Amino acid sequence: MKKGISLLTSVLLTVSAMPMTTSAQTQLDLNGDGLVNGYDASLIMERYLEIAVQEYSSPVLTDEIRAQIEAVADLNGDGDINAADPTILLKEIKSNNKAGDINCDGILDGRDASAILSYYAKRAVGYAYPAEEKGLEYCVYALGDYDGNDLIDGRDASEVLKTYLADSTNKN
Ligand SMILES: [Ca+2]
Ligand SMILES: [Ca+2]
Ligand SMILES: [Ca+2]
Repeated sequence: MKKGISLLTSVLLTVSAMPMTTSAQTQLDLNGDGLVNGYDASLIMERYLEIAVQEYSSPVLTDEIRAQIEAVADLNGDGDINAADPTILLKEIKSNNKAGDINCDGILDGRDASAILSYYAKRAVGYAYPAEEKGLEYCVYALGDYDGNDLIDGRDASEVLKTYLADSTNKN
């Protein structure tokens, strides 16, 4: 899905984010896993695709999630769910979480490192993410550049792992 990423990138460059309250953030946990991260942003994008492409029915959306998206996910307040909304959420995710904390649980650990590595490996072979896995792509896209060199690669994964190992050694 190269198209998905280029759409994401181009919108990301043109949309400015609005400040978001904590309760709004909690409502944006659309899949109810207790975390607001790229998986939730990908659900908004899936809903937008459903609206834009009439014959598309996303395998990751339920009517309950669709209703919640309608209620809380028009983040730029233009009255529509469109590509700008997940983009704004991704920006918020990026500014509210530490680089490298891919799943946004506040902890840097092996899961974050392996998510970056998996993203990097998949991108290298032009992997097309199915709807179920797009959240991972969004999560890493937002927070995967741990060393801040504008690239997401194996070095970010190993630096995250190093930080995690150093932290856990210090605690023991
Ligand atoms: Ca969530
Ligand atoms: Ca984490
Ligand atoms: Ca990097």
